[in-house]
Amino acid sequence: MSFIPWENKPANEKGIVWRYSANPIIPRDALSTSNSIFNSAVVPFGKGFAGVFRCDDTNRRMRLHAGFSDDGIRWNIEEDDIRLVCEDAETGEWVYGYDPRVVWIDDRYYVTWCNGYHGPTIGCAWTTDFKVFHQLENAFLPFNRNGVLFPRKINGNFAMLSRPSDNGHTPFGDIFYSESPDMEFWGRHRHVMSPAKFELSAWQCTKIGAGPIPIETPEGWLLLYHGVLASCNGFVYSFGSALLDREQPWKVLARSGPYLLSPQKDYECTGDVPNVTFPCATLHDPDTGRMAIYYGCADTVTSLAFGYIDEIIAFTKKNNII
Ligand code: BMA
Repeated sequence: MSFIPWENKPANEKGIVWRYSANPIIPRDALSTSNSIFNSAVVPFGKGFAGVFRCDDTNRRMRLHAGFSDDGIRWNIEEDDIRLVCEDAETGEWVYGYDPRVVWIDDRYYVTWCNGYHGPTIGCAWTTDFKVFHQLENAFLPFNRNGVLFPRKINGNFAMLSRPSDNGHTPFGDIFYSESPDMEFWGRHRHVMSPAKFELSAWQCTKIGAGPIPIETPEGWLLLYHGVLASCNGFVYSFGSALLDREQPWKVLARSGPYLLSPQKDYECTGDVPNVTFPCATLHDPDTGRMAIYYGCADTVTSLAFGYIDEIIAFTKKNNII
């Protein structure tokens, strides 16, 4: 699509990606009952955009809400949370849901999220209108987080990145790749990436997880992913970039040592969980190479950053640590 949110790079900006000057774009209290709105996913929809938003309510229950926007910046998020339609009463029982991703594949939008089923695992659903969501089987056994689909089938199968975890705040985590012929049965699991060595790239030395839907480029899949440093003051979530092989995406072609963005602004450093920048979606325009990144800040609000795909690829290759 040729219209995405955009703001030119400020003259004094040193980074490869830069923040929107009016961040955050979604305040924590955009809903009458929201404690926080963050780690959320958006896609082109109709003449504008739609999304699935992580809204924690004032019971601190983690819920998913649909939302719509004409410009990708000002969002109308539905007051009522998404009620998934599920044929199986057992897997369809809602426990909690968070950190959604959304992607168009073939003929419909698929949503993946961290779904409560005896601990966190990867929930899956599809929709065509962001009104009715049809829940599918959970992709994996618990415990797993950060399930991110590729935007097309690979080797004839649906393909997903995920991050096996524990039932708590997981002090470890590698990214894996899996395939499915039908979005129900998942296999062909392959290892993609481990955390980096502390002395090489400390922002990603504790755990890593796939972020937005990967973008296909002639040089490979461009993957943004978050990485975690365990500091004396708790976890710090930054994000960087990697290039994955187009037909064998478990093969990493390059991976950035420096981060693209780390918590530095007040709205990233202060909130319910300080020092978190957590990207879950991008919009991009193939004609100009522009990319808009949607990321959660301090588990409280949602912000935008921008970059050029070519520059991020060049940065990834120049600073490759593999
Ligand atoms: C992760 C997830 C994210 C959250 C992050 C920082 O485990 O729960 O939703 O942003 O921790 O709290």
